[in-house]
Amino acid sequence: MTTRLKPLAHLGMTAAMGLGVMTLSAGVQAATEWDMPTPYGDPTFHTVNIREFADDVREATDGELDITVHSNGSLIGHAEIKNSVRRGIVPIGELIMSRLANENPIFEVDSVPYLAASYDEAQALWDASREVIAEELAEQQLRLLFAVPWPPQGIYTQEALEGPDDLKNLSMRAYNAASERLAQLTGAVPTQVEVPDIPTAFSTGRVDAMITSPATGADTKAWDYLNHFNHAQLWLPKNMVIVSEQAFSRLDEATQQALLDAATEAETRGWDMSRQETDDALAVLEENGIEVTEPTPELAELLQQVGETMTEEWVGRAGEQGQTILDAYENVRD
Ligand code: PCA
Repeated sequence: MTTRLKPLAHLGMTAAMGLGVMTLSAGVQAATEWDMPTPYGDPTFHTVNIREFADDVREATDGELDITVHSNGSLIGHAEIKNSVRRGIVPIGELIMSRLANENPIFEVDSVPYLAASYDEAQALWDASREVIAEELAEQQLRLLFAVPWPPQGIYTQEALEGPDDLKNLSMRAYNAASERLAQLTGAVPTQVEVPDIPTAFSTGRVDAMITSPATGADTKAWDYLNHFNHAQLWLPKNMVIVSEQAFSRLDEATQQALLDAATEAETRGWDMSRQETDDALAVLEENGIEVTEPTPELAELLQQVGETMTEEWVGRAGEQGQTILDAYENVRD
């Protein structure tokens, strides 16, 4: 975090000259500059959304809070973003919520297969889980600003997926514990690969299939390595933007409010962008020769079974907090 001196716009030249050095230094304001890392690249709608968020904040605060987005893991790698915000290395950052599953299973409630597999269900699950998740982050002096889902997750392969055995022994790119577990339970061999490393992972033969969204498939030009996308709509994982409570508390009240207002807007806009992105990215995949299909009944059965197993496993791990979320989710859905 750095600060930069910005002359007050209303302080005219003559006034400034007449007032002399002392008053001139009192008549400058420190604008706050924040660096904001994200693991995802520039074409990703999430990155477009957070850049718009930064623009909104800049505009609403008349440049007093100036957020610079660093995309593609260029400033800080995905694995380090949360702790970097926590330790005050950067004041704000974006990451996928389910990456924190090893800290607490409630962070991966959005990655349980078929628990919430449409936008409406994902919204209901978010309404049901937001408070518990925000509280958990608050214990680490982290403030949750907003969260936006990726389009529904599916499976990219070189050969068409027909039956339950077709995933066996494939080297499957995964990005969180749930995608890893799903790969295992379908007989594939999971390997964690961050989005910026996807093209290399395929070109070097490290992986030959992947679990992700139409969006990430389109952003990483999946057609260079893969031929099929199975639009299985397993879950809609969310990215979240977190700010360190300490950095937040250093802002004046009006700036804090401007940040919170821009966050509310970014969340609404992001959900709309995500829905639109699902359709747009599926069309881009098809235009580039990827065959988009839905699971065959045999594959659907396997994925449903895997979903049941993973739901049981999650409920077992997530304990009371998990049950609170599930109860609230049932209520919102009714
Ligand atoms: N894209 C990110 C997370 C989920 C998604 O759709 C990824 O593949 O890592």
